[in-house]
Amino acid sequence: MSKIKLTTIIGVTAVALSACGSGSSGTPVEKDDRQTNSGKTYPHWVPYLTEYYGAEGELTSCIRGDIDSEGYLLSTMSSNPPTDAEQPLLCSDSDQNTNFSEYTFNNDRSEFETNGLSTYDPNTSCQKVTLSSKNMPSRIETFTSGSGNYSCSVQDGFLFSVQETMLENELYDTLTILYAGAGLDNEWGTDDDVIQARYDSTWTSDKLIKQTVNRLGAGTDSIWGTSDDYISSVVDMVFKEDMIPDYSITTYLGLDGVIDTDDDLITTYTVFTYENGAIKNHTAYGSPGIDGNWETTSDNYKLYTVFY
Ligand SMILES: [Ca+2]
Ligand SMILES: [Ca+2]
Ligand SMILES: [Ca+2]
Repeated sequence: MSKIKLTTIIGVTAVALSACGSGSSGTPVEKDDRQTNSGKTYPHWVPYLTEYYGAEGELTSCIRGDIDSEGYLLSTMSSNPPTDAEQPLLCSDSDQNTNFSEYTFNNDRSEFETNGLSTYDPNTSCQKVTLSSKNMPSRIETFTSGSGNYSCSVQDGFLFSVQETMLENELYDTLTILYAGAGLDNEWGTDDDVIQARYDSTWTSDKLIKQTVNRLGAGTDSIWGTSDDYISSVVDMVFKEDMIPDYSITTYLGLDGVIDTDDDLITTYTVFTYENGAIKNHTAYGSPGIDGNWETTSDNYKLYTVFY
């Protein structure tokens, strides 16, 4: 995205946010002491509640997080679309189709494992996550339980994918590669591992804007990270200050697959709202609504909202 284009978007959004003022969409959420994000961990992945919406604005699924007094996740419970369409989705333990994950950290909090238990998925997943000294995930191993098994543990599961992230100063992601297979040698961590996706991020020197290029294919040269890669989207993330997010814009590059051409199309607009200096929620929108204006969010198609 060119500087001019980005500047325009920043200007427009600044107006939109000031027009919104302190008012924000989203339902007030009651929290108890154990469910308040302390802010000690990177806010993006310690949500108290995530709600996903369908085309009619109806709630389609949700994830609830339980966080300890130090701000670390104890567990998450996701409620998924019910099999029985007559069953209401209540975002409670009594929902028909749920996945429960328990989080276990090691002593110095440098890694954690999840244990998964699903009420409906006979091939559920769990993870082992390695964190940087600033609590950013640097390596995520995802395991599956194997078919016919509704519970997953790292010890008994099958390694399914490995995601590795390079961080600058332990905090700013610059390159993430997702490996989806061990390759012909059947051994993870060797040269023939199968890459599924690659995310290249560049930061401005003040660390207030991050642009991420999402690559889903190596292109005709079969080499990842070159100019013929298939780029699915580009995300521009704008921060208020160091790692305090403001908003982000996801752009589809159109049929030409090239950044910054006429057929570029904004697909997602995400706005963060704050209360008393802390993130209150963020909402992702998937269309500008009938008025064709992304800034007027009341008519926009809402994809999900994350509460902190
Ligand atoms: Ca291999
Ligand atoms: Ca390539
Ligand atoms: Ca609108």
